[in-house]
Amino acid sequence: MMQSPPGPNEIWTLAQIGRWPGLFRLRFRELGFVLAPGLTPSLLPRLREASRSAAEAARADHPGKGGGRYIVALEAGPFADYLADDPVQIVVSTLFGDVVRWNYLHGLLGDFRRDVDMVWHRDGMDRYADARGEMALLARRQQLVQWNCPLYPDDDCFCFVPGTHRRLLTADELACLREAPSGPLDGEIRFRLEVGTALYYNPTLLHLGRYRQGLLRETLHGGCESVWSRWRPWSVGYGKEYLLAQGYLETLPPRLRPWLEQTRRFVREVKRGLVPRGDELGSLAYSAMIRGEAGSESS
Ligand SMILES: O=C(O)CCC(=O)C(=O)O
Ligand SMILES: [Fe+2]
Repeated sequence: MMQSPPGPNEIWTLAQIGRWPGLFRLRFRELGFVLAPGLTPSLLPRLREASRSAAEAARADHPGKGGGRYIVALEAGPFADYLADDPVQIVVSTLFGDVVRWNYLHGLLGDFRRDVDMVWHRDGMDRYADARGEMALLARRQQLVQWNCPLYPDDDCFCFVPGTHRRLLTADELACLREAPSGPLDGEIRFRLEVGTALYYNPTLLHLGRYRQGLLRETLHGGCESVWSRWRPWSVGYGKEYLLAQGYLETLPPRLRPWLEQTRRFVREVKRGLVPRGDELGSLAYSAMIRGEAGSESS
């Protein structure tokens, strides 16, 4: 049955990841994404319940908004059990070994009243990046993973161009983006994710969300990175002081503690001012750059 590994657009099983870990890593490095198990089905009812109440709280804060997200402050419970469970643990440790920092867990929400397209961007793109700045940024952002793991069927919002996490945008691509920042791009792909399957990707890939009216979306959106990564996102360490509370780690699943030890270390570095600000700049800055509003030299 397990005669050959899955193709690039096929879903890995955990057994296949165990059998071909080198190929799994290679695909992630070369293409910037892999499809793999996202969660153990027995966790789903508790996760949906936890997500529902987080989503309600977020919607109460931003009434009338069809999309948005909630941010999980990690404590013992379904979200921690999810991060400690086999799918996320096996995928992330196969990619980066066991010295990993947990960066965040969000819920991406959609209850869209109309179609909305984001603009193309790389997360964390520096506002003033020119071609050299872009190259330097890419070099630093190869050791991180972000994922989308839907709690409801048919999430096909996330679109991306495989391989763009390790190359400059072409003149053609930049021209397209200037013309129509949300327009179709050569090589763009998307997957329709079923519950239980996640897309694990490098958020440096050129990507955007395309949101369709009527789609119910509650999608877990997590991020981790190798501690050897040269990417030091200040914002990841900000607002997580709760991780430093005495006895905090002991309340969480043992399997998750090594990752959170690294997060704590990072939070302390941010508190001490050892992490420069700037790395947190994200999609908005990049879209401004594409529209030529931010002193870009990349044209
Ligand atoms: O909704 C998505 O899947 C993508 C969101 C995104 O790219 C972002 O918020 O930076
Ligand atoms: Fe993004």
